[in-house]
Amino acid sequence: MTHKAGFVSIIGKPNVGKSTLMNVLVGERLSIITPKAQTTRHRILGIVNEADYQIVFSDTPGVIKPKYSLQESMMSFVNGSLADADLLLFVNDINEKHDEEDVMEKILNRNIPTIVLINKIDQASQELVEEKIAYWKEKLNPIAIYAISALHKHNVDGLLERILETLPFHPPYYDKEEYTDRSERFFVSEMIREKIFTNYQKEIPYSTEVVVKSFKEEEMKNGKGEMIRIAAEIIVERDSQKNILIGTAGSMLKKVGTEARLEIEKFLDKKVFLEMHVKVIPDWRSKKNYLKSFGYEN
Ligand code: GDP
Ligand code: K
Ligand code: MG
Repeated sequence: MTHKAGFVSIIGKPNVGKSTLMNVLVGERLSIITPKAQTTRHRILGIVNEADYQIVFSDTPGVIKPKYSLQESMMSFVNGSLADADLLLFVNDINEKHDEEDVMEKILNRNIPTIVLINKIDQASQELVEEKIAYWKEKLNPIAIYAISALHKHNVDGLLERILETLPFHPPYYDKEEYTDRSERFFVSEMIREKIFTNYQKEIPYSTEVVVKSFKEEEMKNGKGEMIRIAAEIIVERDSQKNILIGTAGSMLKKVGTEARLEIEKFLDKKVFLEMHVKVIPDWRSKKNYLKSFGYEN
C-alpha cells in the first residue's frame, strides 16, 4: 500500500479564517466566507485527490457556547468532525484575544495530532508572530506550528506537505473524482446565504435559512445551450424580518438575487435563472422538526 488517505479537521473560534483556509487547500470555493461570525453552519468536506493520496478536509462552524437548537446542532458538527479526525488544524487569528479554552479542551481530550495555524499574519508584526509561536508551543505542544495568511495564500504550500507526512497509508475513502460530499443544491443555497450575510445587519443573517426548492436544467431557446432554473425559499422568523429582507419595492431582494446569481453562474459555469420567495416560520432556529428538514443533524 503506497496510497495515503485521511480526515483533517479544521477547527477554531468563529472568524479566524477556517473557511478561507479550506478553500485555499482544496482550490475550490466550497465554503462561504464573510466577516461575520457563524457564517458556516455545517460540516463541509473538501477533498484533495492526487494519484497517491486523498486528503479529506472538514470545514466546521466556529466553536461557541450554543444558545439555541441551531447552534447546538452546529456544535455537534464540530464534535463529529473531531471524532473522525486523523489530524487537526487548529486555526487562530493572530490579532484576536479569544478565550480558546473550550477549543483546547476539545483538542487535548482526544489525543489527535494537531497543527496550530496562526492566521492573518499579513496584519501583524514579526515580533507578535514569534510571541504567538512560543505561546502555542508551550500551551499545546503541537506537532507543528505555521504562521500563515490564508487570505494571501502565504506559507500554505509547506503545510500541505506536512499534512501528508502525518497521514496514514490507507485506500481512498471517496471516489477519486469527488471533491466534496455536498450537492450543487447545497452550494447554491450557501451562496444565497452568503449574500444575505453581507447585505443585512443585526439579527437578519442569523435568523435566515435558504432552501432550494427546485433545480432544473433547461435548453435555452435558439439553441444557445443549457441553463439552470433555480427556485429558492428564504426563511425568516418574523414578518418584520421579511419586510426588511424584501426592501422597498423589492429592491433589497433583487440586489441579493443578482449578486447570488452571478456567484452561482461562476460556480456552475452555466447561465442561471434564480427565483426567490421569502417565507416566515416563527422560531425555526429552536424547532427540531424544521432544523431536521433543513439538514441540521449529525
Ligand atoms: P471562519 O469563520 O473561521 O470560517 O472565517 P472566514 O474564512 O469566514 O473568514 C473570516 C474573515 O477573515 C473574512 O473576512 C476573511 O476574508 C478574513 N480572513 C481570513 N483569512 C485571512 C487572512 O489571512 N488575513 C486577513 N487579513 N483576513 C483573513
Ligand atoms: K466568518
Ligand atoms: Mg467558516
